[in-house]
Amino acid sequence: MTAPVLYGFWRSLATFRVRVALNLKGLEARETSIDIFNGAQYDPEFMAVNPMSAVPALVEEGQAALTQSLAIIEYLDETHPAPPLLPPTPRGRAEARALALMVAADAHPLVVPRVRNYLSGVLGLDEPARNAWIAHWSRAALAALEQRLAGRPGPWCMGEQLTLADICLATHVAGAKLTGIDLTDFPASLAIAERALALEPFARAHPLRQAGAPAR
Ligand SMILES: N[C@@H](CCC(=O)N[C@@H](CS)C(=O)NCC(=O)O)C(=O)O
Repeated sequence: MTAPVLYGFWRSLATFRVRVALNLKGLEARETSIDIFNGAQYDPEFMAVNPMSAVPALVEEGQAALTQSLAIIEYLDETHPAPPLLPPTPRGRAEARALALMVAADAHPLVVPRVRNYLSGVLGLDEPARNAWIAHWSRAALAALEQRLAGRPGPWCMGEQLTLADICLATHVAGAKLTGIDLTDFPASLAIAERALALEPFARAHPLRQAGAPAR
């Protein structure tokens, strides 16, 4: 079977999440870049793939596109169970999903290009104000995660098993670092994220390792 197409963008944290899951499971995908910094998400051809004008989207041969990084990751987890990315118990799964959603549902949507563009283009925020917005919401999620994670035995959010929660935490921390956000107030979150980002499946998926990323 042909490898699926992953519509993504080097800097996209939601795509980063899916790349990590693919790598952890040893799955291939052919990534097609949609330049969301230059409006390619609004090309009619891509909007036919995802009417939300956002990446990632995963297209398997002969199938409609799957969108929403967490839905894609759970689909991959169900179709390719090893290694599992959710805990074995209902309670554990609810906790892991809650941590993941703190990033993917509560924080990340507030800092994506469509929101940043609205803040500057429609509401007239200048760059320092817009950056303050981004830092505020990124740090708000980290403060809540820190409260949840401090004192846990580790090495991962949910203990011995690396889960969806670690994927969301680590990609959020990597994004915050790229934005220059100070993370010293969040030592427990940072420790887990750095542990994860040092793993090859995370490192290979990092935005700065993707085609189109600026040379370091
Ligand atoms: N909840 C979605 C978020 C998708 C999303 O907003 N992706 C960003 C990149 S990380 C995007 O494509 N943004 C385009 C825009 O904001 O115009 C997911 O987790 O997949």
